Amino acid sequence: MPQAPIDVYTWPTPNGHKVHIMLEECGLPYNVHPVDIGKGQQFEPDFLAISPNNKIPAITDPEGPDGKPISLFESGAILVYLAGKTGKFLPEGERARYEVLQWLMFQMGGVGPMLGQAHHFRMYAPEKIGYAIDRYSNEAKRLYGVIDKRLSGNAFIAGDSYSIADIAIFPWLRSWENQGIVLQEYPHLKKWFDLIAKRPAVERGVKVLAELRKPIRTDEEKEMLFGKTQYAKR
Ligand SMILES: N[C@@H](CCC(=O)N[C@@H](CS)C(=O)NCC(=O)O)C(=O)O
Repeated sequence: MPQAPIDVYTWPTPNGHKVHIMLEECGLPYNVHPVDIGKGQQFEPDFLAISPNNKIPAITDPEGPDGKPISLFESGAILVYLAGKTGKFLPEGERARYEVLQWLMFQMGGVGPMLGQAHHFRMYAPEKIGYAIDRYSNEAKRLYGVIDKRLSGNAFIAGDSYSIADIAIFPWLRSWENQGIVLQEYPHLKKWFDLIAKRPAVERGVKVLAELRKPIRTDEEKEMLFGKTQYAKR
């Protein structure tokens, strides 16, 4: 029986792109449901019911592991789930599997949050706070250095094979300029980046909802994402 489409609640940001790329790489059918985070759609009760942390991405798979529907939030958990469902991009062998998972956690706990803060303080903060800009720009450079070193001896982040660790990290590095990075200073990373960017599934994944992608500009958008709306008790 053909696989029922997976419902993806998402927006064209790095965390959304991870899931779009994975779905494309796995050849899974999916329906895209845009959640405009600048308009506050992440706070709507239907979305919060599946993503209680009010962040994209989230998915609902009508055919979960037990044949019943399953909903998931947190992009790392979604990547692990889709890898388990399809048997792709997360090796079965224990040693190789933990290698991938450690680099996935490195992305979730380090690359995403730190590059996100670098972007925020450089591009969006209402005042230019030198200390915060330096701290997160330096941390961004350090993380790019870690990845560059790793890729100096490995074709992919977790070793010889393309995995969900590559899929998780790649979308975050696409905004390198806004993170205060000069990509050419990380030659091994750049070679890997250019290779990943050319994968047909990656090209398709980053195009999902691309027409809706725009910089956060208006006061209303900033309020939704960084102001009182964000911190209201729900
Ligand atoms: N750790 C989460 C982070 C998700 C996240 O930060 N999503 C952002 C867009 S990239 C979001 O939905 N922001 C809306 C908000 O904070 O209200 C994941 O990896 O899924």
